[in-house]
Amino acid sequence: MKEKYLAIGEELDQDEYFICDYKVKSDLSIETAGSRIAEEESTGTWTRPTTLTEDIYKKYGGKVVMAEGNMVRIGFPVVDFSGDIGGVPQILSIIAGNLFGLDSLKKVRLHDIQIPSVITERYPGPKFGISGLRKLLDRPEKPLVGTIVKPKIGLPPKEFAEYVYQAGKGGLTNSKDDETLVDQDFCPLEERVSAVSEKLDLLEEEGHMMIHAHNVSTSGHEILDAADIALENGARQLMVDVLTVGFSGVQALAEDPSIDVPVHVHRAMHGALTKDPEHGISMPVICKLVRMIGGDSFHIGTYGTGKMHANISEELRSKEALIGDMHGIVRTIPVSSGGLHPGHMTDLMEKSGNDVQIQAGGGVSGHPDGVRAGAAAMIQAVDAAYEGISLDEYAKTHEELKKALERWS
Ligand code: RUB
Repeated sequence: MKEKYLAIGEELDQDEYFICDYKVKSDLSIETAGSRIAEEESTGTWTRPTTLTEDIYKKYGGKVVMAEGNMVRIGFPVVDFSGDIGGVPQILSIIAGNLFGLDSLKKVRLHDIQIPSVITERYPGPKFGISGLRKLLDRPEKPLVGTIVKPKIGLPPKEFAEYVYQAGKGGLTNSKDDETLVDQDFCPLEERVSAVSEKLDLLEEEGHMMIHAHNVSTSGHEILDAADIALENGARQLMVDVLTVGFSGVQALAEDPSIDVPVHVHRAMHGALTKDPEHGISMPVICKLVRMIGGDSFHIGTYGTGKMHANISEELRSKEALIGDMHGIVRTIPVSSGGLHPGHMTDLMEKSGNDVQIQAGGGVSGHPDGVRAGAAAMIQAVDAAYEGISLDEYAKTHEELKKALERWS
């Protein structure tokens, strides 16, 4: 049977097609492998249905326009994504659906996407984004610097809130729940938010603006109720995990008009999709979707400086996906987090630039003199890197940084 779905060399109109680049490993020729993906994800199946008319094929069929080496580019007509119901789940079912399970393909990685404006226009994008967060926190240029309350779980609300207060006194603008903490008996959401809000108000009275992202990741039908509990108790920011909850969870928070605080998006579980460079979905793809649906801040990694596995070129592409031009959508602030301490700041900021939210849990709470000193050391390290002064030089006149570097370098 002659391969359909091939249109090698055809120029695609970016307003008319959702364009996807896949990296493919297969015994098939790269053209045939691409054709299998386009077929499975648009008008076809494993055989030619007698019901597939030429008209249907032409209007709705995906097109393989490039097949070189191990890469294919496929354009899916925008009409395949039309209708009021479907959203990101429907987008993913096409661009990242059955194709991963096709037996004829050994591995496939969705490397990048270009979303047409006719689709991005359906979503509001971030309510705050980089400029909104900077304004809220009165931090116009330098990186936002934050912590994750540690231990990951176990602190009761009062001690939890005291941690946040001490971090604020040390100068941090941001803090957050860990991804594993939601509403456990030892630290219920309502009590935690209320205790933290009191401390954030106190910090504000004392002249320091800080926000804390409260984790409301839960079952779909409960997420808006959880957000309400947090907001009624003074939450200044919400947090949701895009992969354990799903994209629809982020959207539910970001699109709800009554939610007037920034939405921090975590990515726990992403390694299952992103770690194998030959298979799965790349982080830049997830970043574009999170930005489109309204995540104000999103974790992208630490460019190889911290504890988590890094694919540096992909992290640079993730940064661009969040802050580069995307049909005029508000920019999402990239979050670098995971095993960071003050000694990493120069190397990290060389890659991240200043439009980044840096978060350290152990790198704040593990400071020999406690959370406040650890927070101060992080701020000092970021100031040093921002001003182009070496950390060792800056530490000569900054005691907290000096002790942090002695502990971790
Ligand atoms: C941070 C931490 C976060 C990571 C997740 O704690 O564990 O959950 O940011 O990683 P610590 P990523 O600072 O003590 O390591 O941001 O790569 O998704």
